[in-house]
Amino acid sequence: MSSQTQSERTYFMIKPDGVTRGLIGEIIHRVEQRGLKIIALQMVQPTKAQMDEHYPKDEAWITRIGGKTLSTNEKYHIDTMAQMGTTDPFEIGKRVRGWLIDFMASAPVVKVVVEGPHAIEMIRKLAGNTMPALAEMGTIRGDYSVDSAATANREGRAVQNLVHASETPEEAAHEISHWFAPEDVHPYRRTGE
Ligand code: IDP
Ligand code: MG
Repeated sequence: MSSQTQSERTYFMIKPDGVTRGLIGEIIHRVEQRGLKIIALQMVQPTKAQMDEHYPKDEAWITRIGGKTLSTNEKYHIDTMAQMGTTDPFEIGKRVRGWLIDFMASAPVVKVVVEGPHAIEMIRKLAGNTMPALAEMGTIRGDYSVDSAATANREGRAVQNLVHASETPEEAAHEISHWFAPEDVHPYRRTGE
């Protein structure tokens, strides 16, 4: 791994909707096709406690999620106060985090560690924008997901968008060590490397 090529590791997960819709192969295929290297792979039925440890607990992250929900509601003229009893982004963020944990523990998921140049950024790009309506064609979310944040917020559930992908080196490091023992990560050389 040379610093010149910026080789790094990231973590992604095929969420319950990706698994139950039969998209495991399609999603994995896109990662391999890009030339990124899968170095750990397993299906698991997560517990809520495992999901709670997976997602950040800091106030900044929770407030960011709540803020996104507030702006979605504003855009679609949803009365946040009537629906959630608060307009505080931190309180709303905690609520959305809870929806997310329930969703992620609702069916098996596939957890994956990927290695390659700029792996974090590349997997985020392959995944596409968080919100299906904003995800470009050619991305996993843009090609296969159709859920609406407005509907999800109204129904009190997480947006179904097929994949999770680490956003920062800190998230990646935390998630890889949370989901995989070091001996279950298998570095190797891809042909042509
Ligand atoms: P990401 O998955 O693209 O990294 P984040 O903002 O980190 O997006 O949000 C984590 C997950 O929380 C999203 O993938 C989505 O499933 C869910 N989510 C985010 N914002 C909302 C919302 O406003 N309502 C419902 N679910 C949301
Ligand atoms: Mg995220």
